[in-house]
Amino acid sequence: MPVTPLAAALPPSLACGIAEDGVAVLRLARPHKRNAIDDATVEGLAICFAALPERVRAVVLHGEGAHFCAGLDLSAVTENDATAGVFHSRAWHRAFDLIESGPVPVIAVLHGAVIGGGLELAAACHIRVAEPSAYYALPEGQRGLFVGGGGSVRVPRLIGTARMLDMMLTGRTYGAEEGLAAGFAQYLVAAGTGLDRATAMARHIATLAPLSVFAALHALPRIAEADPRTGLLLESLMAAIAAGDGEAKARLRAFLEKRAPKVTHE
Ligand code: 1HE
Repeated sequence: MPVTPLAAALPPSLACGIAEDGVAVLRLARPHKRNAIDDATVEGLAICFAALPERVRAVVLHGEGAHFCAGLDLSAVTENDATAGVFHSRAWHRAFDLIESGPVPVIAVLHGAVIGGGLELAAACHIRVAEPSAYYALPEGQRGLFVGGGGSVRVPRLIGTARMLDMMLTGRTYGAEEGLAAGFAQYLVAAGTGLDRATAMARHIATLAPLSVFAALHALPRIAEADPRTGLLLESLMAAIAAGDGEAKARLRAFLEKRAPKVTHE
């Protein structure tokens, strides 16, 4: 893929390419440190997701080498006092919020270690595709730390508070298959196929109506967390806005005129 101005703005620990079909592939590129996330990488993630070109319709995030991400770069925080610790965590929050609340869906490809801040990063993405080598751990307790990248908010949404608490206190880890059942990932695919599968999903997403994607990314999570009466009202408003859009009208016409594919199940 060609080098873009965005790619040039990123630190060496991140590599980004944007394909013609509107799919951006972002790689954690620090395999010698197992893609551990240092301050430059956090800043780079914020730059990347704040400045995604408009032609990007979906992002695939993956890790170089044998692991997705070993979490926080532990060498970065040894001298932090409480004040520095709070600001450090807030920088992660800013970057990961830009992923979760950004304009396009982000699909994470998980393999090898998905540990601590790496799991927090994966949880900020919208879809997770795991390979059989993936395993999930939260060794914060063992390191004398606490999650600081939004994990206490986002990981319980995936696996529940009880599982997360258990992982933090007992050091329990989950492999790819039980991780799928527990909710860490939505897909488990064959070894070495995660990037291709995620890219194919991203290409499909790039063909969807922008308002439908917007509704799934921004309306659905808020409705799910709203009180039910407010949620139902928001749903009606979002449904009416989406259905009233020209994209919906054209797509509905195409189906009724038998020009659109039917829903199939393999
Ligand atoms: C690192 C890190 C790191 C590797 N920070 N340098 N995360 C952890 O507690 C996980 C710590 N890492 C590990 O348990 C292992 O490195 C792995 C299981 C991920 C991989 O093991 P392995 O045998 O393939 O690699 P390695 O030999 O342990 O590591 C290779 C190098 O990467 C080595 O550096 P080198 O200079 O000796 O070559 C490691 O020190 C380095 N490395 N992981 C710094 N995490 C927002 S708050 C989030 C809080 C957390 O994320 S806590 C969890 C932190």
